[in-house]
Amino acid sequence: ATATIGLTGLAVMGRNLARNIARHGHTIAVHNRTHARTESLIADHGDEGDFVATESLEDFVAAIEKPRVVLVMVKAGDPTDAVIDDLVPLLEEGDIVVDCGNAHFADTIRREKQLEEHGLHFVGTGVSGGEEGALNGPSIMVGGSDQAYERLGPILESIAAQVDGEPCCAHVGTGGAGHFVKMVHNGIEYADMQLIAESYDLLRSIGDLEPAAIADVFADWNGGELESFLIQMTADVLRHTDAGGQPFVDVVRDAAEQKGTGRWTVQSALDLGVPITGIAEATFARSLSGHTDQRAAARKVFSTSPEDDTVEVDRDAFVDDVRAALYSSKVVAYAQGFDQIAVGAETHGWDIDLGQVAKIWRDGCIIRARFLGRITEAYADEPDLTTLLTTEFFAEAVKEGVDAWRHVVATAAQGGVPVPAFGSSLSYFDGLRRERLPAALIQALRDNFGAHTYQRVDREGTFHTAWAGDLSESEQH
Ligand code: NBP
Repeated sequence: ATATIGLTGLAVMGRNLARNIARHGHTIAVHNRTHARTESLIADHGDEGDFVATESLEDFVAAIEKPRVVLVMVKAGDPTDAVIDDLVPLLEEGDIVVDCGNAHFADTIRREKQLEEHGLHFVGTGVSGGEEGALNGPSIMVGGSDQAYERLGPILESIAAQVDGEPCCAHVGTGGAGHFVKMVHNGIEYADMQLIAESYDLLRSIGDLEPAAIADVFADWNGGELESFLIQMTADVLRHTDAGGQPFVDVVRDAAEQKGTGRWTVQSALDLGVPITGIAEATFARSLSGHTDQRAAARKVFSTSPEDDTVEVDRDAFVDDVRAALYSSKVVAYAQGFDQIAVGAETHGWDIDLGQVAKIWRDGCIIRARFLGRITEAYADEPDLTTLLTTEFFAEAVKEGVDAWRHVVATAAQGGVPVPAFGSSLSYFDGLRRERLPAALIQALRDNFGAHTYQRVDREGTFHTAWAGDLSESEQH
């Protein structure tokens, strides 16, 4: 055996990850179900490092030094189980199987138990950054045993993106922790993109700006606190025109697709009871965009002339207000995502360092942003933070921007521009800061129709009112 690590699954992601590993001086055994992919990797990039090309899974496993580290980078779901089933009989006690695909964390928990029975380590690893990140330095979220990380960590840390000499790779916890954190990362990515899309829509529909001018606005925003990969990319995309000279954004069909990680994030949040309204609205907004029949029917019945939807704004001031609204909504979306990780960690018994999570998202991944450094600082100051929203830096920014945020949401409503993520984030903020919530009325109604009981503000205990009888109140024991 000559390879320090092996990788099976050489489609876009696996191929680039293998090249990244080889370029960092690690000898890597490579394998793919269809051998042609392996041959093509060696033919095109074999000179970038030490690859050991193998055709059979037996030869692949035999080529890796013990305890073996086998990275699996195949399609998530059944293909991952199929590969694991083929690998297990070939491996030996202490070997480490690392699933780098986008697995659901519950599958990872199941697979870890399954492999434990064979004396094998199973490591669920979230890899973010797409193809480009896989090649040049992704953000890597590792979930698994300490023993496995000791062997695997140094290799992954060497190939990850680096910020100030620190790798964007960490051992975030055991079992499904890595894939859970990656799932919430993707959920936040949904919210980030939806907020950007709403900002664009407002600047275009109400600010009356053309895509190229909006590109300039985003480029300008990228010079401040909003600086991030997605904001810069938005400027680039909005500036792009197709071969016919039309703004590219105008020739793309307006139905957003999804692969499912946003949906998983929302499903998990519902199970955990964490209100991640920004991510949920972003996921539903994509669904709505795809309901073309309903959209056509509604347009027929409800469309108005453009003049009817016109609201007058001072354009420069409005652009600035949208920036403030975007920033505040973004703070809310991230605060919600970090809440979900905190509650998920508590529920599943993972010891996740939230500041470290923000740190490894600073580069390599799709949501990389300047802003994340502030989140790391906030958790460093106060590890058991109740909510990011109230930490000094973010609270100041939100307080300063709250009037603009309200103005933007109100203007959008008047102008008939949908802003589900802006609007729900503002409602979340108001929900948290309100002295009394109408939840009191909901409790009263629940007690009325279902005798679900309630608590009082003025004394301890659980009570029920005889709504169908004499309206007397009794304490429940
Ligand atoms: P795909 O998700 O398209 O998977 C293709 C790979 O899976 C090929 O190597 C294919 O082998 C292999 N495979 C399949 Br399909 N069924 C198999 C089976 N039963 N046994 C063995 N191998 C099987 O590749 P990808 O886009 O490179 O993504 C890989 C993983 O990384 C996925 O889990 C994805 O969700 C995750 N991911 C992707 C991105 C991205 O930007 N694309 C980003 C982050 C994470 P074959 O060549 O023989 O068909």
